[in-house]
Amino acid sequence: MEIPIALIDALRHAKHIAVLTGAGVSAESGVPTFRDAQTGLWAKFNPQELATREAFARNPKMVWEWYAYRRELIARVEPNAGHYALAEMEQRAKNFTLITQNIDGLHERAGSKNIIELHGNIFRTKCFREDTRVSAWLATDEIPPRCPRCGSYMRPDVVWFGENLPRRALDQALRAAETCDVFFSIGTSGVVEPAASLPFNALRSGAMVIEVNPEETPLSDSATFCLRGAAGVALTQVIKALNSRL
Ligand code: BJW
Repeated sequence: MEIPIALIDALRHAKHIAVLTGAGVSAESGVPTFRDAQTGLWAKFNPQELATREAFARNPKMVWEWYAYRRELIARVEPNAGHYALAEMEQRAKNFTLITQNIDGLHERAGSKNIIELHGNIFRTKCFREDTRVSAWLATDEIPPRCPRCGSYMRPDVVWFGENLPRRALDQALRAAETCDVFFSIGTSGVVEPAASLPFNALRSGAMVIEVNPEETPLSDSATFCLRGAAGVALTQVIKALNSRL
């Protein structure tokens, strides 16, 4: 894959690099992308219809079990070359912000430090009624387990459709998009707001915007460069080009 020289130049001189990642970054680790998350047992369900408060209120056991299945799958996989390349890019950068829509914690496991989790984390649990984090509860056969404080059901600490993103995380992401000089949008279909608007905010603020995705997205026509390929391959090439003396 050809990496544009202008991109490597911009990365070398950047004061602030911001990166938005989506499910495609974890695909090479074996985590199905969000819109492909219907394998096996779950093939007959639409993830877009499971990731809502309404779905949980209607059928808490089914939604809890869908997340338990995904949590177990994620716990068994490892970060891939794309995650490691981003951790390396952060080490080389003056200022680096990694904004992720992923709930799988793989960026942290790969060594990334300055991470903003826009859509929460599947390994945390919170109370459905009170919205407070719960880290320990008595063993029970009940599914989902109950909040030890109020007795309501517990749920994964992720952001469902129709819910607000964590305020601080969103503010930090907006600030990073508006102040960076290079912005990467990697492995995201770019259809879920407000994350989908971040690369456009960066463009409006004058940043170079690079898309990394094997498929076209609503960002493709506006991006400064599109690297058409898998994140692990493309980002490894970017690091290789950065490391070369030319
Ligand atoms: C590779 C690859 C490889 C494959 N390498 N790439 C404004 C306008 C219209 C609608 C709205 C709006 N503002 C809000 C909304 C409503 C809604 C929304 O955006 N709906 C759209 C679907 C239309 N947004 C919300 O509800 C958000 N809340 C909000 O804004 O609150 C205020 C508000 C509420 C209501 C109305 C108005 C305002 C919350 C969004 C929460 C999203 N939550 C989820 C679930 C998290 C938990 C879970 O995982 O179960 O987050 S949904 C799901 O989508 C998940 C993802 O993080 C997110 C994005 O998906 P992503 O990462 O892009 O994955 P995919 O699968 O879509 O794409 C994968 C890509 O990878 C593809 O492009 C592949 O080609 C590529 N790929 N292999 C690189 N190897």
